[in-house]
Amino acid sequence: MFESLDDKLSQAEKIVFVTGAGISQESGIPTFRGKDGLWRKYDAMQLATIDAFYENPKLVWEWYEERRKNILAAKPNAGHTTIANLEKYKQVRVLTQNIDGLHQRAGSNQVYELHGSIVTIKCTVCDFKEKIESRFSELSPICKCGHILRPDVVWFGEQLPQDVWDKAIQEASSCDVMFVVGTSLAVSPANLLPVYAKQNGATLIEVNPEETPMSQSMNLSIRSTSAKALPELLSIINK
Ligand code: BJW
Ligand code: ZN
Repeated sequence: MFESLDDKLSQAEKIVFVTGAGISQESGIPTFRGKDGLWRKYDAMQLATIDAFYENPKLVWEWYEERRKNILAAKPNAGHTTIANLEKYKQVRVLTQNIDGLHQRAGSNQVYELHGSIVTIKCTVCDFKEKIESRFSELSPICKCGHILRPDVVWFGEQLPQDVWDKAIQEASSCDVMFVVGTSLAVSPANLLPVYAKQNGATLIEVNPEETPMSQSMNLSIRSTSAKALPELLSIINK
């Protein structure tokens, strides 16, 4: 699968992975835009914007609570564990759009969560932020300051956390190889990360059963799933 880039992979010092919902699909977590995708079933504008949240916080909270339950019951798959194991051989950074924490649970140490995390909540007004330890007895939860708490995720029209985004650009611009795994690259600004890598001469490899808007710019496109394709990477690097 990766033979044509054997040398590039062996010689690479830093490998960056840009990941999306597709990498967790084989852990049983639905994607957004695929045939069983969440946005086929639900209206993004009623669940993933701040206006929708203020309009009907209980509905949005119920959706996130249901997803949190499923995500906590899921396990990292061979795609996640390969990326974590690669840290034994290379500098590895993970720039993920996923909020599921599966990269960290697989053992990856340098994960940047571009769209936040489903296990964290924050206040809509004050600086309060906390990990959720258990289920809420009542939805929607209220902060000590009296205002409503929300999931610590990035909705449409919201800025990505500035420190995370700055770091992501820095890592994308300084890697030798970038893997773009399981993302449709439909959402900005995360879809610019491969552009930063390309501009700085990195080798780009895509792992996705479907074409993406950047397929033509890739050095290699692997039309397979991540849990099937990624484990082969270790055998090449480990040779
Ligand atoms: C496999 C596989 C397997 C399957 N193995 N692969 C007009 C109005 C307002 C805003 C905008 C606008 N036009 C553009 C914008 C900007 C907007 C945007 O990009 N919108 C586009 C959709 C048009 N972006 C934003 O608003 C962002 N903020 C921003 O830009 O701030 C500046 C700004 C402010 C104000 C105005 C304008 C700009 C924020 C984006 C936040 C995205 N949030 C979500 C939900 C929150 C988190 C959550 O609940 O989970 O994040 S949306 C959803 O999409 C989620 C994902 O992280 C994100 C990306 O999706 P991803 O990961 O690529 O998944 P899919 O499903 O799309 O693709 C899966 C892929 O996997 C497919 O290709 C499959 O083939 C593949 N696959 N199985 C490997 N086994
Ligand atoms: Zn508060």
